[in-house]
Amino acid sequence: MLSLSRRLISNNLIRINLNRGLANFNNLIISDEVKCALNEDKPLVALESTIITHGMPYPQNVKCALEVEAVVRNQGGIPATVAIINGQVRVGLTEGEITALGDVSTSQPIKTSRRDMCYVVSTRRNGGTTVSGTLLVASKIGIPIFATGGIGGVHRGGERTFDVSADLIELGRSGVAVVSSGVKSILDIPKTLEFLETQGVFVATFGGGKDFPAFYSRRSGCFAPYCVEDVRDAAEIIHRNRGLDLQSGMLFAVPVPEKFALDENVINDVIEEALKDATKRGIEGKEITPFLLGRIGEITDGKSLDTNIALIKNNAKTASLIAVELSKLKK
Ligand code: PSU
Ligand code: MN
Repeated sequence: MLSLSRRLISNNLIRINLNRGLANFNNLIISDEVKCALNEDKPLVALESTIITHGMPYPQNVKCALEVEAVVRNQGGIPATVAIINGQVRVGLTEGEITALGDVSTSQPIKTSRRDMCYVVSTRRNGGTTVSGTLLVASKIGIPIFATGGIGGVHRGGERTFDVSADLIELGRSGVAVVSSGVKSILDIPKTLEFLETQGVFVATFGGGKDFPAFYSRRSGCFAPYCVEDVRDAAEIIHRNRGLDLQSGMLFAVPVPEKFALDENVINDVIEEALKDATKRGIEGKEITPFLLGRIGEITDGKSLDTNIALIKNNAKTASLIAVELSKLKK
């Protein structure tokens, strides 16, 4: 009886949250499946779409996005891919919509973080939401977990250029847990960790010792403040973060599976080369991350893309297992 009334209360809370989100967020369309899952406390996993539109070449991007959704489902989760389609913010896409969005020469998508959202909506364009764009939508409608490959960070030379990804600020103000493979060493990892601390983001490595992972490789030489080894412990931390009403985010950094990890020294040389190319061509701002990802893919002859796909799938699996545990805690 008690658990039934608790469940009703928590369902009501989500409904209120959902209604408020809908009232305050014009142009937001949530798929029926995701709406049901929200109301029934099912294990939803938010997924971003810049990875599809600007993180990988077509058609591998579409294949990867669909496989990632399948991974979530295989673990008992429900995928909630976020994107903007014809100016409408969408949560939960069909296979056809993912395929159409990923064909970028036709869909002409805009890489959409918080600052871009009003423009993409007002011009009825298509948008791939970054970690920051996806976080803000997930947080508004109450999806507590989000899986991706790598988050943005403080760029090398950030103290001069002020190039600090909006992902870090958004993590500081959305009570959503992001599961990623740390940050790429195209960024300044120690400064990124400092910045996350300032923003009040809980950071832990997940299942791989204290060394914070560097995306393509399992170690960065920087230590995360915490280490979590078990999906149940991760779920408990997310649950408590909510219970404390902190409204700030969490980052669980999962190293890329050993089999797909690239040698640190090799990949760091590749990154140096790609960074030099970017400087030579005067690439900056929001173009820099997509440019570097593409260039690293070219230099490694596609190897970095295989690693990228493997780590995203592994993160989606981990996030789903945590989401399943979390939904048990909420009941
Ligand atoms: N890292 C990747 N692939 C990506 C991105 C990061 O391996 O596609 C994307 C994510 O969407 C992230 C964004 O939120 O790049 C960060 O961009 P910027 O550095 O411009 O903030
Ligand atoms: Mn930037």
